[in-house]
Amino acid sequence: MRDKEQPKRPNRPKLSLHVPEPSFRPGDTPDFSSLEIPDAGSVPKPDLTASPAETEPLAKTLVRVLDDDGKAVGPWDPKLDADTLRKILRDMVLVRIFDDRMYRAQRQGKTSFYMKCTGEEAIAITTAAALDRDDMNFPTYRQQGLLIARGYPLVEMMCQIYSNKGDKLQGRQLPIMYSDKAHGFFTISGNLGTQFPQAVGWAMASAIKGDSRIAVGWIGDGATAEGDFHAGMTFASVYNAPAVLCVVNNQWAISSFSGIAGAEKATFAQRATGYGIPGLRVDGNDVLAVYSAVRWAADRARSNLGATLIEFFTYRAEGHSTSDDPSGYRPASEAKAWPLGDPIERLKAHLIALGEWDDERHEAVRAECDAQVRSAQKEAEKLGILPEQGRDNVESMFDDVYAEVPWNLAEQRDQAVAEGRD
Ligand SMILES: Cc1ncc(C[n+]2csc(CCOP(=O)(O)OP(=O)(O)O)c2C)c(N)n1
Ligand SMILES: [Mg+2]
Repeated sequence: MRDKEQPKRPNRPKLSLHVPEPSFRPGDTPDFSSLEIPDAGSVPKPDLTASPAETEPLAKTLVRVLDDDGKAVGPWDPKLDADTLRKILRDMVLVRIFDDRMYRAQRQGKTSFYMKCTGEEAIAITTAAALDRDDMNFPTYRQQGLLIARGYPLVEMMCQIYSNKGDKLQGRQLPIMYSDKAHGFFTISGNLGTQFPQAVGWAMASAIKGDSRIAVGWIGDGATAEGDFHAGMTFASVYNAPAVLCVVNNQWAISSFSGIAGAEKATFAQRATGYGIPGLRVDGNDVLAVYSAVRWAADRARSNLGATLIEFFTYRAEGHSTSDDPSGYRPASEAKAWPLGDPIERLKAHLIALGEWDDERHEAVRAECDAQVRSAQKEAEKLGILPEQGRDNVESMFDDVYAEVPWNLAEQRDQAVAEGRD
């Protein structure tokens, strides 16, 4: 029918789609020389009361403070004291060592799953330093640095990873999906994107209660393609929610590169413009830039000036998780070629340039963190490792999920017990 009604249009081009492809695949030599990286200190810092439109240029560039010589330059320099910088450096070293040991624990069969944040340590740890202790985070699985920076016990994290007798969550959550209200760390959700509407909802509730605490939402580059990202942004904009909304653009979503989430067409920070929210794009491997940007956004939120979207530009230096093998989809040398460097090395160089650090002190901190992680691991393993956890108490699976167990689950529980399915 349609063919008969429609005139033939031989001159029109055949319609086609664009399917983004990453620049480099295994076997290629990665070359980031075409990446536009502004000089440190070259990006202006707007007034807190700047309109979202005035911040638009900041969504296309990169806020950077640390230059190639480890000097802090420009208007975004937060001028932190050396003790604060040393604490951030130590926390980053600790997270990296923690990640390495837990990764190894998974390979040794002590747990089923682990996720590292290697190369991205500066983002969560520095954000924790820039926020107030009682601000609330809605993190993804790559913000373990928030807990560590806020002094959460490593033993408790490990017990959760081992789902052992010390696991406060009683094995209800996948390993690494921590939860601790007292440390302002909302339960990690395996479902991507939930963090934005939840953070915005919490921030709105804080305002409705007349409280002064703000919320911080976290999402990955890949997860910005989820509807939840846009729902969160809409509510944040409409109600001026006191929230800081962070996109960690580590350029990969498992094996999908960021172009699949739209990065070829616009930066993730530029998404903010359409919502009338300021968007900042920040060098995520530069502790000073991260600190300053989070403080700027947090101060806006605290002053009832509304939410800010921050894109932290970084690179996922290792696999997505212990279940992933990135050599199948990207060159192994890509992390080394990444021009924004390693956040730990950059902060170390800065402290050395200030005359506040040296290689010996760095090595001493590394050894101290290593000992701290090993001793926590020993403690945690006394309470068991994952494969030792029996299934001898099958009915406990139904505890603490609902305030009152619904009839259908009660039926399943009774059936499982009766059948002795343990
Ligand atoms: C709604 C939903 N879709 C898909 C998945 C499967 N999944 C888990 S992690 C992941 C990649 C997420 O990438 P990104 O948002 O960039 O975060 P990153 O892992 O890089 O930190 C995917 C697709 C999921 N957990 N939830
Ligand atoms: Mg990602």
